[in-house]
Amino acid sequence: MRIGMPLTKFLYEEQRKCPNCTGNFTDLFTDLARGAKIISRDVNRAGLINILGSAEQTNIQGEDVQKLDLIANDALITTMESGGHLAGMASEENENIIPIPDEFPKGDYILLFDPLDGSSNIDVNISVGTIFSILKKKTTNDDAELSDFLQPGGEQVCAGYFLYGSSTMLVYTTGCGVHGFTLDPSVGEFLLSHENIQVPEQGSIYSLNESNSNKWHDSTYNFIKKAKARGCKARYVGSLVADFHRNLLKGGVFLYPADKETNKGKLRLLYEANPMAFIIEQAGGAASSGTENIMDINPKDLHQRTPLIIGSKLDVEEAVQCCKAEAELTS
Ligand code: P6P
Repeated sequence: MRIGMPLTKFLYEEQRKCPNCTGNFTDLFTDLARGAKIISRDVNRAGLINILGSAEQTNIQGEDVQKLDLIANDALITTMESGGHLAGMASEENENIIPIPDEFPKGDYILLFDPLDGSSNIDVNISVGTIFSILKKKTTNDDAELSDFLQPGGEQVCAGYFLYGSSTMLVYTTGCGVHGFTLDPSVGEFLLSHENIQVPEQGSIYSLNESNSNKWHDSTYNFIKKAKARGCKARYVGSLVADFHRNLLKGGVFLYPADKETNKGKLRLLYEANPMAFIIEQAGGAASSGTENIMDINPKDLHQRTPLIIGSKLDVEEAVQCCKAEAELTS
């Protein structure tokens, strides 16, 4: 039983299983966990140090930026840029890729992240999170190029999220299962609390924003009708990380589908859908846009959006079947 094992020890044990591991990933991941601890500290005391509310800025997504979005973004960039293992970064908050300053050594990894997902909930003390995706650089120069970021989700070497909730958790995968760690603030360590997480094959929870129902395609209506007929409950926090994490542990399906207004969906492919898709598939679940597996999508743009249906395998398959049935009717 490895429950309670510190993250650093867990990483070293995983590293020893990999014959040609250099230790670079372990070092990179340790830096990332430190960045999340800084964000957790600031999120947990936001109301006391006047960092709640809007930063009076709009980001590339056209969204109102919260003060904590910028604090979280700066914390990750500052923590990660000097570690020596990255060739570049990309963030939901930055329009272009973030180069590693020449004063720091560079490495072969690429990091993409949403620094504080769900931050509009922060002022009312609802869980928010950091989502991250790690790739290997494919180009040969020291500095990453845009093409290094535009890789399909199947190329990820690691994906995960930090959830700043009733406790701060880390959930991640490197393709060898999904593991959860809980931060013990008294010692400042992430300790193993959920080893080899497996999502129930079918759940009894559906998560989507029902205020959009006037824009839903028939396929969404039909799926929700089936879910209700099966006695499913609706649970929707409005923070992807919180909704995903609940469904991962209890079973269920999250949907932000294509609708009559846009077939692009709302969530971002590279640093929201792809990392969550890697995790859910490693946990035995599924992730689809409604027409294709999320991790098969070939990205065209750093901030491109995708429809997202993700969670328990049978739930996702049923929702995708509804999409296919509608496509056949309308083709
Ligand atoms: P809506 C938060 O802004 C976010 O990006 C995700 O965390 C969340 O799942 C979704 O948007 C909520 O969107 O339109 O329901 O408020």
